[in-house]
Amino acid sequence: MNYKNILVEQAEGIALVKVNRPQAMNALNQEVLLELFSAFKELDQDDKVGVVILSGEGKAFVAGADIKEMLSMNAIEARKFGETGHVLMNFMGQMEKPIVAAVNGFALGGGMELALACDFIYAAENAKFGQPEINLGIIPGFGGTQRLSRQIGRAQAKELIFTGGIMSAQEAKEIGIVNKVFPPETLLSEVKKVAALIASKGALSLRLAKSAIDTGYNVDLKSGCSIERESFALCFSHQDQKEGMSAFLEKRKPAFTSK
Ligand code: CO8
Repeated sequence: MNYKNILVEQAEGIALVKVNRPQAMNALNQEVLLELFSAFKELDQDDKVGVVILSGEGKAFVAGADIKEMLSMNAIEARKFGETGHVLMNFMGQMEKPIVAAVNGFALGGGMELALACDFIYAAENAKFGQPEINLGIIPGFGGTQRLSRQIGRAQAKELIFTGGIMSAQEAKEIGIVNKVFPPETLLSEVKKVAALIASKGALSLRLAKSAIDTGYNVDLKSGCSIERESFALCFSHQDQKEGMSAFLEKRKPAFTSK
């Protein structure tokens, strides 16, 4: 499919999606949200894709929701805009394929929320993170008040959201938002390396691990362990389990076949 605001490329089991509005720091308007949703739905159904990478073109990852578009919105329109973001970002959490954020620059407001909706984040040393909505007289509206506090705890989330401050990639790593930080010139190759490693695993076990972690995160421990047990058992319904264990015992690399 042809998109106006995003770039999508695919090679060797890895799809790279880039938000491409560099003239507006890749700000998310309604159209970008819908294009991302459409691309992710398509990639999630594509057997040739094992892992999706999300990044930004130019010097921003995404500098937030589009302030120009939001300026004249009324409450009903703002609610609809927020819902479009929620539908997209909830879908990312439910995608069968892992999705990794390669944060190449500013990840502010809706941009940080978009990165947090990915399974994990690698960032460039010069990337900047923050929830500056408070400076605009609003609050985060694409899941930031929810995902951020689940990720780093309520006190850290409140400090970031109440102050509207901006932090470095290193600071974001220290509080658990970012997994790894790389020089800008190697960020994408490092993310592609980890994506290739993940894509070499069995698609079914990846899918079950992701859903067990994410579904279990929002329930009590006993219910979470029950979800894990059922997911674990389901692994034994596919040849991948026999293949993985046989390969170990035969001292060779496994060749997983689940889609
Ligand atoms: N929206 C629209 N345009 C933007 C945005 C944005 N978020 N960010 C940057 N731009 C535009 C600028 O207006 C400018 O356009 P122009 O050339 O036409 O003047 C162009 O991008 C380049 O930006 P700058 O000249 O400002 O570039 P700098 O390098 O000087 O600064 C910054 C880069 C620091 C990223 C700066 O642009 C900035 O602070 N941007 C805004 C960051 C921000 O406040 N983000 C939060 C937005 S609110 C939000 O995300 C809410 C999410 C939930 C919404 C839910 C709705 C219900």
